[in-house]
Amino acid sequence: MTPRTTTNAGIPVSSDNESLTAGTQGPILLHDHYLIEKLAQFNRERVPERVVHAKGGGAFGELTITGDVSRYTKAKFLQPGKTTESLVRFSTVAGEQGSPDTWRDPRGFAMKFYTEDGNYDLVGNNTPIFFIKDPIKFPDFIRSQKRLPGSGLRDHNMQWDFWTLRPETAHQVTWLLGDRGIPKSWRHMDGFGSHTYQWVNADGERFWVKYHFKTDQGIEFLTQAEADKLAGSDPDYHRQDLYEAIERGDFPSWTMNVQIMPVDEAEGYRFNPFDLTKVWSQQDYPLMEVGKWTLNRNPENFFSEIELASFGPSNVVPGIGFSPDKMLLGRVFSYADAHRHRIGTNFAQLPVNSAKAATVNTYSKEGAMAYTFSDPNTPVYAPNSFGGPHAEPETAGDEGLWQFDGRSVRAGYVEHAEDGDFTQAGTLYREVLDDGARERLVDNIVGHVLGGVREPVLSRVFDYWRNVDADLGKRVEEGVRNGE
Ligand code: HDE
Repeated sequence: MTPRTTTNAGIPVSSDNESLTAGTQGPILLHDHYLIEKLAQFNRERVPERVVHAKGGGAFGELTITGDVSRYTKAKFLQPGKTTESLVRFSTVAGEQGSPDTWRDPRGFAMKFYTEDGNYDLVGNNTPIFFIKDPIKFPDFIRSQKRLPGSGLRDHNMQWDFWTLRPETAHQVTWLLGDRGIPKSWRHMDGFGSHTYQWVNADGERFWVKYHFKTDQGIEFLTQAEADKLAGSDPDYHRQDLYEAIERGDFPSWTMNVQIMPVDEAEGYRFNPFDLTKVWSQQDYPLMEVGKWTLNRNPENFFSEIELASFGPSNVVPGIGFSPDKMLLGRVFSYADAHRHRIGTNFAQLPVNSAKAATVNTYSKEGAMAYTFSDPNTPVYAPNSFGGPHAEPETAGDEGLWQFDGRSVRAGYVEHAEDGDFTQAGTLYREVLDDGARERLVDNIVGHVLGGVREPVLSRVFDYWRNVDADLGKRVEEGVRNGE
């Protein structure tokens, strides 16, 4: 016996097949409010897709702390033995909602931890770095990866025009056009916080930190040819892979590690540790194991739990703070702004975004679709004399503290001893990739450039890769010239 169909107001309805008319061939009657509700609701089923990271998928899981980092952070959910419920959303960056999962792109790796001190969001990617180092360039960068204003088509010449005019992109572009640019599945890729964050321990001591989530499934990738085929035959390949793995009880897991840098080592470090286009050498700052992160529950409803999920770098909990990384500070504004626009002012009240393990004592109130509200006796202002929530000024440093010269300037970062736009890209090519990976990198670059790059951009492409590594530059130019 199936349940009775109702209107949105719970009123039983008589038909989902016939509209209400005057006689069998007469006009539809205005008071067929159920027909109107169905058509009006249908017109309003979409919320704006994410302007980047539109295509994705996700799951729930938990983080269990197996190590001991209490020396470095007082964050309650990171204390030894703690287990915390978690949500993740994986995604591509440039493609729209209907685009193929297997396009070459960094992958979003957005994690939410429902901690007893509120939701902690670590919104990373599957690469430890990014293309740019100042948020003011982000709209420009993304638009160069998306579509031409006239034709509405994507354009490799536009992509390389931006990349070769902003050489700081070289490290991430080397990652992107290498094997990591198309993971075999979301289960077979690492996740990174990418930025440098600040950890604060119970004694108020501060450390710089970088997060690494190493896949326990092993790194595996798709070749360009395999990915192109799947883009046509199975555009939701990654989304389906994760969903079916969890359905069959094959729960993917990652080992959470961090790199820790004492705050007073930042200034003298050979790379600027806040420059998002740079990694910290793991020889200099080895990985320290923190815990095990496992995905073990699929969403019940994709739209309500994944499409409406909101992740924000501003969601940091006591013991974790920001850093001088300008990209991080730009993101701290942008994500909640995006959620207010895309989902609505009360986006944090949706079940998937709510602080499940903490009590919310906010002075925010009302606004569209307000669902939760405070005790009627709680004052709606602070300070007050009637037992309303109070803030604690002595915790001000919890969101990160650092020294800086206070004059306002528009300038790039101070370069450290071994900084430079191409240094780490060259190290990646020469010391991290093996011969096979170098071969595939050259083939991928050549194939991408032959996809429409022309002068004056083309000459800059050859210079760009020669600056990364002379051998690489030579192989790219030969490959393109032979392929023309
Ligand atoms: Fe994002 N980014 N981003 N981004 N980003 C968004 O927020 C932004 C950057 C990342 O599955 C948006 O809700 C700025 C780096 C992920 O819901 C938006 C800058 C990294 C996701 C936004 C960056 C990321 C987003 C679009 C330059 C890796 C998907 C919709 C300062 C460390 C999260 C939204 C999800 C989504 C802004 C650069 C990762 C527009 C301004 C670097 C994984 O707010």
